[in-house]
Amino acid sequence: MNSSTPARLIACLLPFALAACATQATSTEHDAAAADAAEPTGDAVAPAPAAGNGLLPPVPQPPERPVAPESVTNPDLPLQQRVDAFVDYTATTYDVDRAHIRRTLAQAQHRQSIIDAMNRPAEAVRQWHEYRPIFINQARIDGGIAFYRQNRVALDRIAAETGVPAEMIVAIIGVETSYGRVTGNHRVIDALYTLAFGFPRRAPFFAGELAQLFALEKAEPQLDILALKGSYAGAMGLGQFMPSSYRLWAKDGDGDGRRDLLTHLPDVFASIANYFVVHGWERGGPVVARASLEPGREPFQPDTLDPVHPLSQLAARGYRPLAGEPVAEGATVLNFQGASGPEHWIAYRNFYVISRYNRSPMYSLAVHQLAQSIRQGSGAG
Ligand SMILES: [Ca+2]
Repeated sequence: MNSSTPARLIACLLPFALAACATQATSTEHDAAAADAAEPTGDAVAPAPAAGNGLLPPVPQPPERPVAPESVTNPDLPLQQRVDAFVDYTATTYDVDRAHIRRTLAQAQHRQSIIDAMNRPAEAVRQWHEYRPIFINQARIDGGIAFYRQNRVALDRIAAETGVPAEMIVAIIGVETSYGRVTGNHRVIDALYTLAFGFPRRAPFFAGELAQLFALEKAEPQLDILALKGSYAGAMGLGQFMPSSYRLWAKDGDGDGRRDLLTHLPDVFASIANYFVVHGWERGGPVVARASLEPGREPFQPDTLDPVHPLSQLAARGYRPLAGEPVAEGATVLNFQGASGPEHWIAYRNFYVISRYNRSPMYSLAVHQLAQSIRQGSGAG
């Protein structure tokens, strides 16, 4: 969802492109951020209870995606030796033709602008009252209502099949790419080649993704991986899927036998929904409850977004759902600085699932609130 510097400057002038700029300022895109630590949820000081201390089991997750071996990513080795090791690794792991890998890599280009973008200093961490208006504003809500209206049949069908609400799928697309307006202008092959061989800190992840790009091409031979465009981190399409997510979890939503996340909207919708399902989405389950914190109590700062705390344990720490808010067993808490002071939230299993798309708790709450506004504005209740 990010583009080179001149394009970024232009994109930032467009109201609908704000997400591309703003999201980058708060994290990299959803999958690429996975290897980095989650943002803190607040300034609280109370320690988390030790595992086994009355905690519930975490939400089952798919296996971690494979990263490339040290022979590919060790920056002390000559580039050609690392490229040779990558060819071996990819050919043996995914049964891809060696000559094809070499021919393709020979056409990949190192882009210093991508390294610069990755090294750009992070802006000051925004508080919730600063972050929220970037995504929860009338233009983005109206854009979501219009997008839902235009694609209602496919969205409602996939929502019925998967249990992931249509407005949640729309909100993800709205936050990731401003409803498909900002999907990235970098060649994916250049982005992943640059980061696999020119950015040692994240090379194991990005070389792993570059290998998965070749594996994806085997599974979806209609894709021209030299022509694919995406963010500077190699995320593709309206939902900004990294190659591993595309290969493992993308779905064919229109039944044509192909998974096309760049131009086929039903495939995009089905794939985002499936990403939620494989990460534990619970049909009809609540996302969050606005909560009260007893006066005088210290905020609780859990060390995970996993919904492992029984409500009784949170109540013992002073947190209770406000009247009329949803109640479910298994939760964590969020403490944000809102426009009118501290905001406390009890976050349930489905909030955790949203956070698997992007580990930032503020991202996850923004997606949820944007989805709610789109639903209300669509007359869907
Ligand atoms: Ca398809």
